[in-house]
Amino acid sequence: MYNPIFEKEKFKREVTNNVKTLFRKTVDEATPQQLFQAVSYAVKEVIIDDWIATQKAYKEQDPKIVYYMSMEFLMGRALGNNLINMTAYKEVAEALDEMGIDLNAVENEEPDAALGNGGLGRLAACFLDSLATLGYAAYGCGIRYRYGMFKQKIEDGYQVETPDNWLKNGNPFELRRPEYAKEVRFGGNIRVEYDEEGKTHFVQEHYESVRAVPYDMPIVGYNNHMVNTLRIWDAEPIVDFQLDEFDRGDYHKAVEQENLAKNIVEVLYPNDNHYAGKELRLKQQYFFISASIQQALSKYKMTHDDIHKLPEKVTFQMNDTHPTVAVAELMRILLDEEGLGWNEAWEITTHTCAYTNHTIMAEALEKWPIDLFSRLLPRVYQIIQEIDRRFVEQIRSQYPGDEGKVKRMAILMDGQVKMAHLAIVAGYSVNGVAALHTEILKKQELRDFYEMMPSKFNNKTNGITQRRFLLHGNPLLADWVTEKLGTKDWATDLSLMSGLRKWADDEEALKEFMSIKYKNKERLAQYILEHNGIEIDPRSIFDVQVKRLHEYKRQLLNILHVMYLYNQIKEHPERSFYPRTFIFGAKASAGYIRAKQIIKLINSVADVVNNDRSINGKLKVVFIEDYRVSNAELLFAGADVSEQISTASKEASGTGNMKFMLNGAPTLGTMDGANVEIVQEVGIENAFIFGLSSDEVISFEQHGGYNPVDIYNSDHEIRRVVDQLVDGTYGYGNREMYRDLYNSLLNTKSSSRADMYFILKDFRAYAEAQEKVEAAYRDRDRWAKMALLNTASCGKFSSDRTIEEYVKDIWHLDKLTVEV
Ligand code: 26W
Repeated sequence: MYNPIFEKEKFKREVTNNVKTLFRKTVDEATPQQLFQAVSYAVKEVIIDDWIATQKAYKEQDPKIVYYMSMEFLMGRALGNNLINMTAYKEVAEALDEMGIDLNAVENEEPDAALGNGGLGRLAACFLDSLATLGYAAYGCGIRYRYGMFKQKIEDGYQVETPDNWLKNGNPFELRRPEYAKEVRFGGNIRVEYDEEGKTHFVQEHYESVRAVPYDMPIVGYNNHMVNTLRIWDAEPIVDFQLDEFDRGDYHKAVEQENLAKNIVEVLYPNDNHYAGKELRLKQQYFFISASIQQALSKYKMTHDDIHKLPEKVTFQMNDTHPTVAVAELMRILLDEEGLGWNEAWEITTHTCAYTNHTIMAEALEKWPIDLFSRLLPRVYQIIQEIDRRFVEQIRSQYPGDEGKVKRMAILMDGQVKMAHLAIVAGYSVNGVAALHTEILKKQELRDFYEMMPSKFNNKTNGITQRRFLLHGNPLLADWVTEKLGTKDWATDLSLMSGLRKWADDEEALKEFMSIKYKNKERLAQYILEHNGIEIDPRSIFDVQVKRLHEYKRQLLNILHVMYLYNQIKEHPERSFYPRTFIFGAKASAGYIRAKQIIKLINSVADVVNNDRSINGKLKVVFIEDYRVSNAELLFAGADVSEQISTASKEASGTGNMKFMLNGAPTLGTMDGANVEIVQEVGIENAFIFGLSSDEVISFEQHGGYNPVDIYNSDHEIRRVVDQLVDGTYGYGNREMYRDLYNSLLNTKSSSRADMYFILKDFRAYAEAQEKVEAAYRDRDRWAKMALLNTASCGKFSSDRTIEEYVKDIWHLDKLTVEV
């Protein structure tokens, strides 16, 4: 344990005392939730000193600060992770054990902080962990949603969403900081005024406003005393709702302000990769951006007097286009409040803001209707008009006569504000999140921009934190790795994992490795028994696909293949078949009907297959309810096979793929996103790669798709599976239940193209790859070696590596040291 103030007896007294002062109880009387609270406050007590020391270091060393602006931070649970990073997990477990308290049970009382949807939000959380661990000054800036990602219940096979009231018992780790509150204004109109010197002033009138109040969450670095801050904003009414307001006849206004404040931070939008154009979402965006930028500038101005040098000390990284209004808000403050001229303000802004693209899915692009945008943010809109006017002028001078370019590249076009264009024009860096993704951006999606400003474009392949996903999530494997490498330094230098390669032919080591996997499979099976009531056999192959539900991720391909296997087993009971357990976990956006049908289908297939005694338990299907960060840790640790089967070109990177690899599960996947780089690292012989390449997919798309009916007609096994969607096999006799899915595969009328995601096209290749999985698994030694080599080859995929690349190429931060 590194922290001298973290003494066992003192800690135990602290817990006992917390139980007493918080709940008027003794440890024996306390409920598990109360114990979680008491333990967390005791841990926070220790964190606070390092947090203060880190702030002091900020002041004394005056480092450049990155503000990671994100609508989403998918943090998961804090307690266990904080203990891991304080290198105090085992000691605390021991201390609690002496008090008769089980740390694991205490951890399970903590609700996940699910302020995010999926990959983009979880990436933000991993980045914060790495920034603190590597000693960089950073703030995460976001929204303190009252309700996070919805909780998923499965009722009668259907997804049912219930609210995620994650704050209902309070959040022991957060700090409310009312002294840093900021005002954020919406709507009204802009009056132009001229002062004596003839200078123009823009005055916003008749606006509504809210008070943004920050809550700080500690981000504990690993073993370095550094504690950074995730600053999430709550909204409060500016005017307190008081009775004298009522007397003055302002009752209405007071209610309105109260409602505006309440609504803004009420709930996380559960859309992943689908832009819905909701006014409230734009309000959320401007709300947290305005507050964060105001705060960053006031912090800067406390110790610096030349605003022109802002880019030397501050950088705003925009996590996708969601925070892009930052560009215009920064301009507004520089112009209207700092009194700078346009060129000076633009110079500063374009050296401070940088943009990361996380998706090429067209339906995810944020394009706000101009009337909505200008009504809500009148001054910000004026500024965007001027940015656009100047940019269009630049296009015309660089490409005279090419009005096509203007149409394709302008920020304001067809009555819309195109946020990606604004981000690229104003950002000093534009990056993709995996090598293939960045290439596709450059060659396809953002080609015009790349041509005009090639030097802005760069790649930063995503990564994940090994602290949460190995050290915390898989303690058995973590200990084994430490023993085999003879050091625990891999916790901060994942490249050391390559040292495990020398054990890849060592029979004893392979046996140990596989026995750890087996124990983790037992742990997962126990979770599934408790939560799903389904018994699964840890000796079967655990084939896992966990991620958001989206057509492009092709959970449908996976379940159709399960239906195909089931047909095979029924038809050829004599053939040997290695027992398999297919595990799914996925939330579908509430309004995404087809995604929800896929969930229902998975559960229907599970029902039929799991209850068919005649197949002797050879095949099991499990749908994990409420997939989230905390149960993800168990799933990665217990997986044999990692399903990464997106239609090539569609998955920007993927990060789940890396978490499986770290935990020794080979990838079954397409050459998409970061899978490409995973294969590069581990060798194609240690993965199961199949299907169309991204070039092939793109080429089909450019030629209007392909004809799935040919496949349906010529391959009777595929036809049979597709027909089973509408013959009642899985519809409990109801033939209409999955008609839409059937149509999506075959019928051009159901969507713009039949089988848009090339499911039937890739089906045979996928089935063959699955056969190879089975054959490989039968050969225990070969499998063990493959699995171990995956763990040994994951070094590149640490978010520490990713962050160092951002620092070197984009942010140019200084390293801090924190003295205690
Ligand atoms: C406007 C609605 C909306 C909401 C979220 C549009 C788009 C998003 C995100 C960009 C979706 C997302 O999470 N993208 C994922 O980002 C990960 C981190 O870079 C990648 O690993 C995933 O491939 C990508 O799908």
